[in-house]
Order: sequence, then structure tokens, then C-alpha cells
Amino acid sequence: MVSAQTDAAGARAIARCDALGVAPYSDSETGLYRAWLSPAHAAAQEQLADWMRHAGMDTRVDAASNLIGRYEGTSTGLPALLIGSHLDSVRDAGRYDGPLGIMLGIECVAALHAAGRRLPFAIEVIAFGDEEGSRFPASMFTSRAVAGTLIEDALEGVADANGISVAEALQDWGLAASTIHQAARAPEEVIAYLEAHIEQGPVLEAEGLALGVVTGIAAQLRFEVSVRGRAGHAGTSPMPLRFDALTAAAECVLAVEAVAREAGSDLVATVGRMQVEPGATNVVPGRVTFSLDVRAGENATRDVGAAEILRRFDAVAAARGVRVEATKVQDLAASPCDTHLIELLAQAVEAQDIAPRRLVSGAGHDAMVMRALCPTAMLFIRCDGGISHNPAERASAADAGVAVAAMLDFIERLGVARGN
Ligand code: HGY
Ligand code: MN
Ligand code: MN
Repeated sequence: MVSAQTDAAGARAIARCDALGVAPYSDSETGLYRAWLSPAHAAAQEQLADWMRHAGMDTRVDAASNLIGRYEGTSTGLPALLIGSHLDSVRDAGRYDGPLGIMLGIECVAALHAAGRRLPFAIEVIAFGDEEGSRFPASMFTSRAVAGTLIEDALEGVADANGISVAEALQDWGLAASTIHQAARAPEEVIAYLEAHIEQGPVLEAEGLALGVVTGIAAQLRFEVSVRGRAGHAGTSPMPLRFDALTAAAECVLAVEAVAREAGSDLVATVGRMQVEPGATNVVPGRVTFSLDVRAGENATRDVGAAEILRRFDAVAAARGVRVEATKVQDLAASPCDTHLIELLAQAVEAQDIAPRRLVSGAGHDAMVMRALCPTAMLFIRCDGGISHNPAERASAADAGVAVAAMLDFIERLGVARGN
């Protein structure tokens, strides 16, 4: 149940997210951007490790750069409940998307440690380094490494906008692409993965609920799209003779929106990033590259939507005499949470006198990757206006405190279920 201790824990969790929202824990002078394997990531990880040790955990950094704090159970070496989320952020980010789930995990262990409480399992709090994919084109490299699903050549040729490869960035951290797979955990070492995360949507706030229980995570596809036309002089190229890559790309972007709107389902599709070359006022653009993000609760809905979008790209290419190539860079299937853990989490939420609202997550999370390793559960925390991926992102200390209470209740219920 909620207490002065859990209220204080919630306030500390929010304050720590705020503390990590500024330099040196941000790679940006203005606002928050914390990229995987960046100086800000290193600084934030060092501060987190300190907080983990203070909460009674031993800490280590795994072969994929993830920070892991471990709190032993009733005997040393027991399989662990993993509680985690991600430490990286999008550009111009909010402060709670990711870090709040890590801080709440630390607060749960701190409370157990202060009470001298040990469970029939260990607890590990894990701060994943890359969930957003904001530095490199794909994402979830570090949870995929832990789940053992990061295929060897997935890092091959993957570089950031400055041409720095993942291999080089890992090397700067004293790690190596050739050994990143050593971060993989054996299934017998882990009993479950719990992620607490802001909802990043409006449902809980609209229904006056502090917490929600996630039933599953939407499927998502990511593409890198290249439009090749022909660069030309802005003053001497007659309109009918142009092969303008940007106007073709613009037509593609509107097709993305049209397909998602026409679907009349939970299909959503987004073009979030675009690069225009050569990018000069007096040159008809010759090449445009842009990102494409397609999601839906079900794989089939996502795939049908993506196929229609690509078909319309082909139609634009044919009509305008340009080349449009879409390369799939990420394919994350819809990821249901574990029914038994959903039930335990719903009971834990109800024990806080909150109706256990079940809902699907439209946002992706490391939990969708961790499902390959172990059963997963996600707890949503209300956020103001459902705003996220935006500096205006807010979560309250009171709701964070209720989340700590519910998570501690969940941990005890899991202990009972495992016969402590
Ligand atoms: O894109 C997502 O849904 C998550 O924030 N990475
Ligand atoms: Mn997140
Ligand atoms: Mn995010």
C-alpha cells in the first residue's frame, strides 16, 4: 500500500529523472538528447550506478553497455526478476520516457534493502543503452543483445549521421561488436521482466487513473526510404522537365498519411526525419532520404498497411520518373505480455485502490524484445496530456509513489507465486 516511504520514493524517482535531464547527462546544449554510447550516456550511467549501489545493489556493465544492478535473493545466485527500461532518449526529449522505469526499479530495491527483505529470487535493475534508435537507424540493440536475439551482422555497416559505426562507438567504451552477444542471458537465469513506463498516451489521464496494466505492445516496422531524382538549376530547369526528388518525396509522405487515415483501424504511420540533398536554395533536389515508421496492434494490420504504402511509393516513382527505394531496417512483431504476470500486476494495482485498466501500448519498449527471453509485464504510469517525446512530458511524484507501492506489491505476489 501507499505510504510515506513510497511517496518519498516516488518523489526521489522523479527528482532523479529531472537531475538526469540536463548537462552533463544530455548531449545537447539545449534540452535533452542522450544518445547510446555518448558522453551523456556514460555520465548518466555513472550516476545511476552510484544510486544503485546506495540502494544495496552490486553493479556491472555488460558486453552491450547496459548497466545492471543486482540485489540477491534469500540465497546467492538465484534466478532474477529483471526490472528495467532505457537510459537513451529521442532528440529534444522528455525526462521520464525510459529513466522513470529505471528509477522506480531502484526505489523498489532500496525499499526491500531498507527492510532487510529478501525474496526467493534475485532482483536486477537494468538500464538499457539503446531503445530509441535515436543515434543509429535501428533500435533496441542492447535489449536484443540481452535477449540473445541480436543477429551477428545486425551491427554491420550501421553508422550514425557522423559516420561513426556501432563498432567504433562500442570500442570507445572499451567494448567490442564481436563480443556484444556475450550480454545474452540464459533463460534459466531470469524469471521475468517488468518494465514501468509512462503511458505516453491520454487514456489513463482521461479516465482518472494513476496506473495501467499493459496487455501487449504494438507491432512496428521501420524503413529508410531513398528518393532519387535529378539535381538541376532552379532557374533554368523548366517545370515539365524536372525530376524533383523533394516534390516526389512530399507526395510519398502524403501517401503515408492517407493510407493510415483510410485504414480506419489502429494503423499509424509516420515520417519523422527527412534529409534533402544537395540542400541548396537554387538547386532542384536530386536526392531525398526519409524515415518511415508503421505500427498496429496486430502484425497483419501493420503489414497490410506497409504494403499499401510501398505500392503507392511505386506509383509516385512511375508517375514522376524518379527512383523510390524503401529498405526495411527494423521489424518488431506485436508482443503480448504474460497472462499470469498481467493478472498479478492487476491485483497489485487493485491493492492500491485503483481499477486495473488493461491497455495496449502503441509505443515500443524493450519489453517487446525481452519477451524472447522470459515472460514480460508492463506497468503504465499516467503522464500529463499523454504528451511524450517532447520536453513538456510530465509525470507526478504522487503517481510515481503509487507505482512503487504497486511494484512492491507485485514483487511480493510473485514471491508467493514462487513459494517463498
Ligand atoms: O518508438 C517508440 O515507440 C519508442 O519510444 N522507442
Ligand atoms: Mn520509452
Ligand atoms: Mn520513447
